[in-house]
Amino acid sequence: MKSAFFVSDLHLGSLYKNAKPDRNVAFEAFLRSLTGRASHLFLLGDVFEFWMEHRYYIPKDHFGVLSALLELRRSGVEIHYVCGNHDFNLGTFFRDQIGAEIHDGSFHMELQGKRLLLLHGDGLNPDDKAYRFVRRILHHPLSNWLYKLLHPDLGMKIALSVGKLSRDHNENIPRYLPRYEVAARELLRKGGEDILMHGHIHAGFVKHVPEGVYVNTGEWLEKLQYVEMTNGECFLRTYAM
Ligand SMILES: [Mn+2]
Repeated sequence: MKSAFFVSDLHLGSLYKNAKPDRNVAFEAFLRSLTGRASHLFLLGDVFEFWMEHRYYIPKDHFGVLSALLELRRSGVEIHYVCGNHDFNLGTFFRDQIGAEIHDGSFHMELQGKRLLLLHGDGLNPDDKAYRFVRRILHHPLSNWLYKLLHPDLGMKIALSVGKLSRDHNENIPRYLPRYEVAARELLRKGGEDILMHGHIHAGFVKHVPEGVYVNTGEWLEKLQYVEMTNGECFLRTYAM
């Protein structure tokens, strides 16, 4: 049986000081290694530090990764991409040019005899009211329209600088882990799925809880983590270059 692979929080393009410098190349190699052994690839958000599509342009820094995704799709692997809080504005490129299925929020999937609930995980922590406020502004069509008036190079520069500032906030996430687990288990209890998997918190774990299996895909900034699901079981793995 072929495996399903799950990865999130690569933050490609991030100016984060501790990010592995060759992680783009590693991700490309990882994607190419999936041909023939993967049935599905799930990108659970924050693949890019920032993604904004213009009518005629896409960011050239990600060309290698984008072409590897296209080849993978053309080889028959089903690709699902969930918007994160960094790549919240995915537009149509991944659907029309790559052939991925785009999900804005959580979605269900039946795989290897298991019912999965998949999401990025931002907004799972009910205490994060400031984040919800910022999210409402960023997701507003007017913000989108204003942003697109900027030259694409300038817009990207601003977005990456803002991302660098908010990196410290992400480093604080371990403090909130118990809140995420409570929310995740509540969702599992209500929905009755076997597995809930999300990204966002950069923690990386496969945890058996009374309600089912609670999985976090970790990160691809310093640790190059991903999850492989085979015969209905999830395993956290580290990519070795
Ligand atoms: Mn996130």
